[in-house]
Amino acid sequence: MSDATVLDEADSGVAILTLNRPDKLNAFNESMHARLIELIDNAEADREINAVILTGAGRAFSAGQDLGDRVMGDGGPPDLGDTLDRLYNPLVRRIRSSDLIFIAVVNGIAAGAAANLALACDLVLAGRSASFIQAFAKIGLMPDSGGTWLLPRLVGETRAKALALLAPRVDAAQACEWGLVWAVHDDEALLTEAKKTAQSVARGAARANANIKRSIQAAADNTLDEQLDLERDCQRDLGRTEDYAEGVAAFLEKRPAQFKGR
Ligand code: LHQ
Repeated sequence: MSDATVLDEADSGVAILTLNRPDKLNAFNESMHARLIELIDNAEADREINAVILTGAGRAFSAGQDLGDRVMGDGGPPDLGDTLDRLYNPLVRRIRSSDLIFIAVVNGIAAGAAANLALACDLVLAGRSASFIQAFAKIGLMPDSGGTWLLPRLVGETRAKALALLAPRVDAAQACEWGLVWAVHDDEALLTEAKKTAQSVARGAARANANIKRSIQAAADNTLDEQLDLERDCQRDLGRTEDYAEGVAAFLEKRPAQFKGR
């Protein structure tokens, strides 16, 4: 029987991966991790796919780690470092290092590690009733899955510390105002709008998109000089692509460009 912990479909260059344990608010267990990595592998191997939507079934995006799962310890104290090493950290690294553009479509609550997985994506879209909670402190933990790195960069140290220490539920409007989210849509329209956004990304020049992603991420650790050099190198490569030639030709001929990812 196939693993239904994550559903997948593909539409116009976009893979749509839906976390699917709605009775547990799509909390992550080991099978869900394994299936998600497998589906990301498939999306990367598929030359038609340029963008990945990550969303949740039912009323949540995901409640983070399944607190009833055995990795949380079945007797003695668990090795949560091992859980991060084996499951969450590879997933965050995968999202950040992939040439595909990841779009988190946060359809309800995103709690704990799941909030940070959403924030690690390249674009974050939210439904009006969605919310984010760094739930860790409530169970005696600290943010993981990149949270302590992402949050201060996204919202500044003051808000990052308050989000981690007080674990408030941040609604979509607030998350958007603080720059955690790119756009908020009515709940009923969220997936349709997200598909439009994802398809627009997928129609773009894939190599330019991958370079944009990589360069903006690199900026967090680079000096201006290093970043100027990186931009020069990337732009030199992009200037030699068929997509650049097509983009300029399409502009001059006043028609939409047809990019091929070459
Ligand atoms: C759940 C969960 C859940 C299992 C709701 N697990 N069943 C940790 C350790 C190891 C290494 C890696 O890193 C991590 C990272 C983490 O992610 S730690 C943070 C884990 N997540 C949380 O602490 C959030 C726990 N959940 C909640 O606080 C609430 O459920 C939220 C605020 C998400 C939603 O509240 P409600 O809308 O009131 O829903 P609910 O609490 O009634 O939940 C509905 C069902 O889902 C319920 O099951 P039941 O059988 O009673 O209907 C919950 O038990 C289940 N569920 N979260 N993480």
